[in-house]
Amino acid sequence: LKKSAEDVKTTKEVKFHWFPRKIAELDKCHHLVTKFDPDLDQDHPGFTDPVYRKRRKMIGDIAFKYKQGEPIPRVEYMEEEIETWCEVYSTLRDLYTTHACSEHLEAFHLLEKHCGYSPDNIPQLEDVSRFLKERTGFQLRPVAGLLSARDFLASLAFRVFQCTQYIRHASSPMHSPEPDCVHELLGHVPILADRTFAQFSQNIGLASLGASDEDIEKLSTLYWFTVEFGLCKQGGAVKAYGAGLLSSYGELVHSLSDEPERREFDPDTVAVQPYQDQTYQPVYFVSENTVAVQPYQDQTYQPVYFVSESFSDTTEKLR
Ligand code: HBI
Ligand code: FE
Repeated sequence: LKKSAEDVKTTKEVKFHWFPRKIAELDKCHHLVTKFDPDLDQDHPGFTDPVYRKRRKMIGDIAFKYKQGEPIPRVEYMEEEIETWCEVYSTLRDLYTTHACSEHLEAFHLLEKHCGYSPDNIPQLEDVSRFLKERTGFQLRPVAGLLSARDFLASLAFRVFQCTQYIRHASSPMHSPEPDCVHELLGHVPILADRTFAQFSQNIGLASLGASDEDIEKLSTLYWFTVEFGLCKQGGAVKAYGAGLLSSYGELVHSLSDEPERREFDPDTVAVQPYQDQTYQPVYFVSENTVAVQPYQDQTYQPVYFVSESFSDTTEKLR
């Protein structure tokens, strides 16, 4: 991301932002944002449901007690929770065939085969974390809700994805104002099993370490229009790779319909594009799929190589 003149001018006064130097220090990256909290937000569908709020507290406690490196405790989900999962899962799964990018489809198939992904089972974070670790080195750690952007991005630098374990309220299966396990497991996890995407995610995280508040804001915006709401071209068609799209039936259909504006992806433009989190996006950015869809083979020497400017090229392009 381009540095503004402002950043340069104030270098001396910029205060030092602590950041984790090793993976164990992610235990300190736990600052929650109270926006959308069912205990505080009157518009949350669980606000008037004490049973739901108690359940959330119970599952949240797992995250509060968790220390890096421990196995993630399993949750025995209740019948009502599994019904919510089943409804979203079945609806979205049918849409993926036509709307999801190939990387998502491929990983989703593997997750159904090896990780307990099915309409009547909510997969356990520990199982999914092991699967991802083997595929791309990404691992999950439980988190109790929406994290500060700084803490969330810092964990990506260590290939750690902070993952909620509770599920949305049963009264609104197709929508959640905050991240929940449907969003994480159906939206984020499949694409994190792709190597190129895993590297991209880590690069955003690396760029965020110790960054100024302004740059965190830019990286969050970039994250929003790619990891959450990104579209890409594949085989002449536009497909979704963003987790916010792949975990929302309504917005997935909307994003590929005639309604929204679709613009070509450019990191410098995207990083300062205003966005809102209350309803569907009016604009999406479409990436050209190049390296990510390049066929490769592992039987002999590669017929094609991609040349980066330097080792840290991708990260540099984000600064
Ligand atoms: N916290 N738990 C959680 N999950 C997210 O996906 C998430 C977050 N905090 C911030 C965030 N995503 C992004 O919107 C960016 O601000 C990084
Ligand atoms: Fe998300």
